[in-house]
Amino acid sequence: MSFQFPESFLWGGAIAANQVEGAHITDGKGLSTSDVQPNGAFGELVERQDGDFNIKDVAIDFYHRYPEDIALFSEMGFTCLRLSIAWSRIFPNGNDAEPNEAGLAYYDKVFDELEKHNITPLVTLSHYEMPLNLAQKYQGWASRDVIGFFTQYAETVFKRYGHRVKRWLTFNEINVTLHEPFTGSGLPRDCDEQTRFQAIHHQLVASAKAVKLCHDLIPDAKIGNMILGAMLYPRTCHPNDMVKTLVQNREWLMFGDIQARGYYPSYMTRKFKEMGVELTITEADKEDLKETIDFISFSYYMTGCASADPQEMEKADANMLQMIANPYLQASEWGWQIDPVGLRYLLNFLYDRYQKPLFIVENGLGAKDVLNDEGVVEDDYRIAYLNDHLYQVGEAIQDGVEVMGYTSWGPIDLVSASTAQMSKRYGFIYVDRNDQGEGSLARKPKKSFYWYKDMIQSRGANLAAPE
Ligand code: BGP
Repeated sequence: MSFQFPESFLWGGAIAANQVEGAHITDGKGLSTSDVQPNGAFGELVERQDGDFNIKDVAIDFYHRYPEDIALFSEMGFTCLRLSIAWSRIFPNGNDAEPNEAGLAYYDKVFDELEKHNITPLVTLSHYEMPLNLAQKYQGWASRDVIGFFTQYAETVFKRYGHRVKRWLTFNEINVTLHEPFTGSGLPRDCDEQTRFQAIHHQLVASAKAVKLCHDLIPDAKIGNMILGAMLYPRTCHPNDMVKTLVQNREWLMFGDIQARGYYPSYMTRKFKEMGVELTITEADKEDLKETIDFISFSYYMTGCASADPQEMEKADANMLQMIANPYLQASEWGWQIDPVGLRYLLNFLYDRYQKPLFIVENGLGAKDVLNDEGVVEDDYRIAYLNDHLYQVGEAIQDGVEVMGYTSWGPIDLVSASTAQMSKRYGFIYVDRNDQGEGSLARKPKKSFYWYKDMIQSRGANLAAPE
């Protein structure tokens, strides 16, 4: 297209500590909730036995290989890397009086490396994990005490890295507790709605407190939220489907509404009443929530449909989000429906709703890559996916939406969050490791590596229009 993305647009990729670092108990790190899920995949706490295989214990060994990986990101022209800090590296038990210096020093080195390559870090405070001790001793976010432990952690890292890290996110996909309570909040899967929403409330207060701390301690920084952008369309244009879709979309919109506006939206009053949920919200909580985020960030992988017809609802996909399939869309090998135009729609929708800058901090295609005879992955399917999504981001910018940047998910192959597979690959860089943990861990650029590099260099000028 003739359009070019603005010079200031941040380009890069997004990773999470628990899916790349490995070194799960190295240098004083404590166990996190992510270390005790079944082989690291979504699910409930499983007691670890000596000798148990957990693919995340090594993951892709980013803990030791970050210089090589960051150099490859730099070769692609990244101006931004979204990464997370493992809370349990800094406070191994979550409630320790003092932080773990070795953990703090590790991220100093990672930020040094990024600085060397002029890559702006965008740091998530908590990406799908918390110190295990907090889940076991305090029932995770069900306890109000955890707000204090989290703010102590946030303050520690803001003070340590604030001079060089100017872009922050609070909780990854903060709405995930609706679907995966252990991953999101350290709660058992069968927790009741009262507990779940009280935990969510504590997390929202903690998020707002972190925003306040960031504003006070690093005045020139920007801090955003992060939501799983699970947008639903009405299955038909029947008015009942429209209303059902409105109600269902508000389940995830609630989080951004609170974080961007500073108070609970009025539609939640009815929802809580219907669920029989009575939250404890103190006057101090209400004050805390008033500190709002500077920008909205979200992940975008798929859209789905909602329907008021119970028979249609029965067809809802068994995946975590319970969406009805859209007959106009194709799905990935994992059943995630691919919808580039929906990204343009969502960007416009969120900008209309909040009038705040937006950042797409996750998007990408998980696929089973195959090495050709020369040992290279020719991932034209991934190139097509990214081309089509980025084209629509360009359209949204031309629609007038303020978009700060785009970090594709898993620029280097990493462990899947939902399935703990290595074979669900997202990367521009292939990592030699299989689901059983075999392989040399060697890195190798895929065809998409060179495509993304050209795309960044030309600021999207070579993106192909949809057919
Ligand atoms: C998001 C998570 C990421 C990431 C991604 C892809 O929900 O924030 O951590 O993993 O989804 O999901 P998966 O790894 O299950 O393919």
